[in-house]
Amino acid sequence: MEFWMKWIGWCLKQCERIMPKVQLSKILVWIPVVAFAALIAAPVNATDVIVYKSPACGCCKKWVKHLRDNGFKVKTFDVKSVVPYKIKHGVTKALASCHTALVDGYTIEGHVPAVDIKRLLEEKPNVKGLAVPGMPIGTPGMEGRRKEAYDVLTFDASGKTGVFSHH
Ligand SMILES: [Cu+2]
Repeated sequence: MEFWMKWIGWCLKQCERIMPKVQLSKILVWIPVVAFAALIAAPVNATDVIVYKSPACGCCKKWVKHLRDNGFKVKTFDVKSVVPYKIKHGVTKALASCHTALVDGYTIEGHVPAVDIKRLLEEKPNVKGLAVPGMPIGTPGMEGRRKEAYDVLTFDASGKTGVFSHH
């Protein structure tokens, strides 16, 4: 908050330098109007997916494409280390994969297929999220010559897991 007050103060000073006071008061009236309009114009959808990944991760990019191809709006953040995001969002070492994503209050760890995320958002089970631990070949974004069988797991805050689906 303090930062924003300083920032607004600095902006006003810059404005005063180039504009007479009368115009400045007009601008002050418009600031909340524009800010409010921006809020309505860009609502954050509950089903928007936020992805934390390493900029070097190729399969992460492919998984993001898979989500977009299946109708998800995705916002990606390239981070130096994804580990703090895993810890913060309840992903244990046993569940860990390459990228960590958030959607509608759930954590999505690894190459979880879009169809499972859609089912999660429909059924809204009382879990922390879904995970495909490791990086099985044949998962969305990890397509290869062969396809390994894999489970999509649910996990709760204590790390307890269950099988959500089998592919
Ligand atoms: Cu991966």
